[in-house]
Amino acid sequence: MHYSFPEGFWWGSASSAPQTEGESLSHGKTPTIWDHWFRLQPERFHHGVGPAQTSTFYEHWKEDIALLKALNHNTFRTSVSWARLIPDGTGAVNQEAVAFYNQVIDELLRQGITPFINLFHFDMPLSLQEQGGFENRKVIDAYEAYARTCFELFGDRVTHWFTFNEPIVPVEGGYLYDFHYPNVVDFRRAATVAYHTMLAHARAVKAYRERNDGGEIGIILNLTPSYPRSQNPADVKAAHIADLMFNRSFLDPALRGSYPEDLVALLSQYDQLPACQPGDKELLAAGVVDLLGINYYQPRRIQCRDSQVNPDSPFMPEWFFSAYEMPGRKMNPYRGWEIYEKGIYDILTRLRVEYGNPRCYISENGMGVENEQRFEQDGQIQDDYRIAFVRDHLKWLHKGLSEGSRCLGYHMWTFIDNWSWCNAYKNRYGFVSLDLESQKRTIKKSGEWYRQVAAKNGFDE
Ligand code: BGP
Repeated sequence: MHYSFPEGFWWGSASSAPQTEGESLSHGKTPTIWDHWFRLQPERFHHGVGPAQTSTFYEHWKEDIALLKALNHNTFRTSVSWARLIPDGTGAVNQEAVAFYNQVIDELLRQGITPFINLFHFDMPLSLQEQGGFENRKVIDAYEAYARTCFELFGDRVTHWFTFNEPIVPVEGGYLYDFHYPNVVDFRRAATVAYHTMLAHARAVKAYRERNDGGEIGIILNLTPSYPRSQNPADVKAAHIADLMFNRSFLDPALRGSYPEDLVALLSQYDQLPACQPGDKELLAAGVVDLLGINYYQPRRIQCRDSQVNPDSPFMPEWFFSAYEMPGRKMNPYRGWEIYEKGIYDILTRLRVEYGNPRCYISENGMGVENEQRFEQDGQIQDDYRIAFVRDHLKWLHKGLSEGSRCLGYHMWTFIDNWSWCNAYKNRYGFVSLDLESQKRTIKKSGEWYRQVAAKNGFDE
């Protein structure tokens, strides 16, 4: 069968400044929470590898953009580093950073690759985290000023903007489950950070629209379909609550401009609601996006709790459900994540049926593999598993399109093996492999395959 995609479909990949730029504490850049946490606890990072060890896009940008072109990308997402552009978090702009991002944007455009620019990818400047990060409403002002600066500097050429990548991840990691700095475990503080993040998002959306630059602005959410273990009402209710907490907490404000009533009722019942101020409601309503980026890696399998919650334990989402290891599910054995290709279709269908069919695209999807060097033959990684992974997801995306979803493109995570938070280089995701020592780049078999798919705007199966 031939799978063809609509004309102008976006073929590309996604990356981020903190995971690729390198030069983490030089050229005017100040520390982010990652630089700081690595200094405090290097043992929390796989093999003690911190954010300074990357594919050094800061120096290799031209070579890397040539590789993107070789892979037939027509679009590419990266982010601006706030701590590089505005080293104190607010105030003076670092002109060296402006020159760097200008070069990158101009070179992408010269190569016929549309830049998608994200403003925040988990990389809170330390100076602002020291003021409470997004727990502090003042940081919303700082974020808005940063967003305005980016629009002002680059908005004449950048037409696709995103306010945040996976805004729930710093909330879960930093304030609930201890896998990001500041390693707090406190639901109400987490809810405050989540709420303020969406207020900041809405401020940036408003600021962008006021400019009338003619482009579009969105947000990138990691959506994890929540499937109940059974149709038993207790399991269904458990999956519904997981969905409210992990998907709809950001999806509803992004697409409907307000929070789901049952989520608000649940949090208020347990006294976990963040403090609101007059005008917040209207602001959130103004934050409805033009374009939704969907990061999809794996679903959530949910069952009702198998034991009673200790009422004295601190409030956690897991009061209401537990994870369920579905027998026979297909796994990525290297990363330990489930592979469920149909999830991509389920997300698109839900958006079409329940959310008015918004313009969207798959902004991340990918397969992390440990010790990938073992699949090297004649100097190239033979990653047939990754080809199968992408192909099978694309088939379900294609089905979504055939039923009317407005999915405009597919971006793979990621272009080149990159540094990834606490996992550092444990799991490799790229179409291009990176030798960290020599900085040599080599296109993997999957990269060659993707190059063809993009050129033909489809594939045969
Ligand atoms: C997404 C993030 C990316 C990247 C990816 C892979 O959640 O947006 O930044 O890290 O996940 O994750 P990991 O490297 O932990 O396997």
